[in-house]
Amino acid sequence: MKNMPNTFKKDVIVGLSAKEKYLSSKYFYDDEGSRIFKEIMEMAEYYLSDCEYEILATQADKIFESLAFDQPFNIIELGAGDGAKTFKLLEFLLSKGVNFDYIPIDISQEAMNMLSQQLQKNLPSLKIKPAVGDYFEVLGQLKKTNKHQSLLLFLGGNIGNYPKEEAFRLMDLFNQSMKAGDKLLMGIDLQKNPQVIYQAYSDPHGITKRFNLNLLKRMNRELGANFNLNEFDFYCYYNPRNGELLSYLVSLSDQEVRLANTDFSFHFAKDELIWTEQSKKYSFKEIDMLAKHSGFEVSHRFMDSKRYFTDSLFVK
Ligand code: AVI
Repeated sequence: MKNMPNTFKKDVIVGLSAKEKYLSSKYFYDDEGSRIFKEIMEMAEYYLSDCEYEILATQADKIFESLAFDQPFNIIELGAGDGAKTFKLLEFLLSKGVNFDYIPIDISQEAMNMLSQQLQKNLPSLKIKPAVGDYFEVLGQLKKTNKHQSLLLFLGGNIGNYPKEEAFRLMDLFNQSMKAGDKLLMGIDLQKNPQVIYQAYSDPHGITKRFNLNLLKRMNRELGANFNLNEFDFYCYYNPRNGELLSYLVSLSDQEVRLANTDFSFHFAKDELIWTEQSKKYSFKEIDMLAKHSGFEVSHRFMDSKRYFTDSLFVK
């Protein structure tokens, strides 16, 4: 997701001035970051994508049944990306002659144009109504103007990147943007053998490291910073007691980094950390708590054959 450069600069200054330095993982996704994330999704170690693909490809019929919607209805996808995950679900519904509109929402016009072109080519009978803008502005508008029932899709395990309070806030916002009877299908990564989780992030190919270092590159590109990428390493660890996989950049030397055209410079001690991301793995109990806290109930849990990942249906 692209953000305004000023907000980016402000957030960088706040995060790097903190006693324990941090940067928000939402800034990973500039064009280069999005390309690297695609490489991550293709790695064998990054099981999340395969698991969710399996769920949507093999259980589309059960997912559709669980909705019990009148037709026509809407499928509204938040952060659709290249639509690869959703494709199987859409294809199944069209093959059964189900009457629905597909409304992908993304902040990037370019992403929406590419997705629309792809889908028009591969699923010509799909009624696609892409919306560009902030999720909640678009959802608010749809709630006011569209009388049909809606299924919201928030896939990929993205909820795991929101620290607890932010996850609660996001779920509250989803709830407020939904009409009574609307449903939310959310992809959530589950707690499992810690080795499996650890290997998905501390990958042997160095792609996740490159993904994190791109954040420094982005600051160099967009904010005129002078990070030396060779002077930073990547570190992550998984705590199986709380399900948190935390990612960091590590300064390899005592160094100073400047931001061009500002009075700001930041000192990094050797071995000092910048926290870049949380990828929380949930237990079923925590998923139920998340639902209850924001006025939802989990009505169905769809799982892959390894039981690593769930697409869970939240009912308002
Ligand atoms: C987008 N999100 C769910 C990914 C995750 O697994 O937390 C981002 C990611 N970070 C490192 N690898 C993938």
